[in-house]
Amino acid sequence: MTIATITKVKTGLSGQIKIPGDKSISHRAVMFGAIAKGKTTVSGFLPGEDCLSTIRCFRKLGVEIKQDGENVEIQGVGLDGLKEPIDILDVGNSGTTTRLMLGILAARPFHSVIIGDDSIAKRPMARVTEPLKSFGAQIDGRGNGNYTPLSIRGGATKAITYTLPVASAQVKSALLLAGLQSEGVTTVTEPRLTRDHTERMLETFGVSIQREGKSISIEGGQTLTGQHIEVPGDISSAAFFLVAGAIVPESTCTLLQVGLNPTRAGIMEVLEAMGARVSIANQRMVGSEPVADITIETSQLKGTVIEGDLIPRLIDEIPVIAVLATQAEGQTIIKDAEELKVKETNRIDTVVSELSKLGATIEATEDGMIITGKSTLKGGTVDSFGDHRIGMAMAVAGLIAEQEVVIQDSKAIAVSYPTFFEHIETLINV
Ligand code: SPQ
Repeated sequence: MTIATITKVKTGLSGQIKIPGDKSISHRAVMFGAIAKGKTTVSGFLPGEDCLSTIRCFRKLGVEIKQDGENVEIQGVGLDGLKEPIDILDVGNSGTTTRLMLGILAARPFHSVIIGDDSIAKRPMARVTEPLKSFGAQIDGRGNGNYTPLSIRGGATKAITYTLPVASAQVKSALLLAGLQSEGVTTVTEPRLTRDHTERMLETFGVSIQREGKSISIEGGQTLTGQHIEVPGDISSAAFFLVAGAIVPESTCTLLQVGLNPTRAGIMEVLEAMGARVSIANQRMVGSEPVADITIETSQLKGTVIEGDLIPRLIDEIPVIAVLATQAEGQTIIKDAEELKVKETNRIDTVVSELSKLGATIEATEDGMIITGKSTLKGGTVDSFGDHRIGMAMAVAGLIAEQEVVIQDSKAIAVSYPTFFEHIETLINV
């Protein structure tokens, strides 16, 4: 097992780092490039384990993909050009690969099998496989198609109209990708707005989409054409340094080219509500996504309430927001976040158990957690439980803890942020 040890920072964090490519957008760039006609080039790609799993899966579907660090070249074969894989498709730890690929495979006239790691085997897939069956796809798997391994035999699918029971960009995206290949117009309605990278990128690839409030419609039979995609920095990765900069005394850090898509940027509103000293410069567009450089300084923080429509806009940032809340005066209450229970780990349980070990005052609730600050974190041994975001949240806690923080299974961090520890070093040593 890989172990990382983090010690308290004595002189503050300073300097600037370029945040690595957005994981959600990197996955989509590879997938949409693969199903487009002609060549797609991607720059700023995130070479994290999850996105590499997506590349491996699409190679097995007959697509030629060259990847060299942050640059990827995909020889798109069009939807009809995907081939029946002779081997199983291994998604590793990636829920995004699993669910979006299911949407593509549901309408392909061949058989395929998806497996993943132990964490993927516990994540619910019926939320995607059930509506995909309504399109006409045959899908089976453990627990009546709820868990991997999943076996898919796609075919002539027909459009559906569907209201999502949970706010999930992965489910929405899977259904739009199946709709793209189905006869008629598919309409999906989400209970709360979730990240819209799929919609933005499909449009970039030449697909016409209608959005009306929380509903999105797509007509089947449209063709994607190869593009150049520049991937912005991942705000979910930047979040670790936004929090570190706010809580480590005497810090000023600038994070370059961070994606600020409004459906992802909920953490900026939380930082503001908690009184953080944060500023934004160089706002611009990278492809169809807004980006900016963000500067964060050590801040006096106060507790806040995080709930409702804000939750899907910061769902992956909650583990590190909990660390932030330990350094805020008063209570921070996180509600409406049941979805945390079905991520790489049950993130309500893992955040509460691991931060408690470090001395935080934190309790789990049915749909979130309550953190009472300001508390002094002591050191200790914590576990990522194979969840990259838990591992990184604990590392940020380690930057202010009195004694060292030992993180077990730190290797998981490479799923979304392979250069995480290098970036900590950069900001400590400037
Ligand atoms: O890909 P995976 O494993 O599901 O990754 C996570 C993460 O923390 O990186 C969730 F565990 O992000 C999801 C996110 O929570 C990525 C994602 C996307 O790219 O569409 C959407 C969200 O999941 P969901 O289930 O709410 O759609």
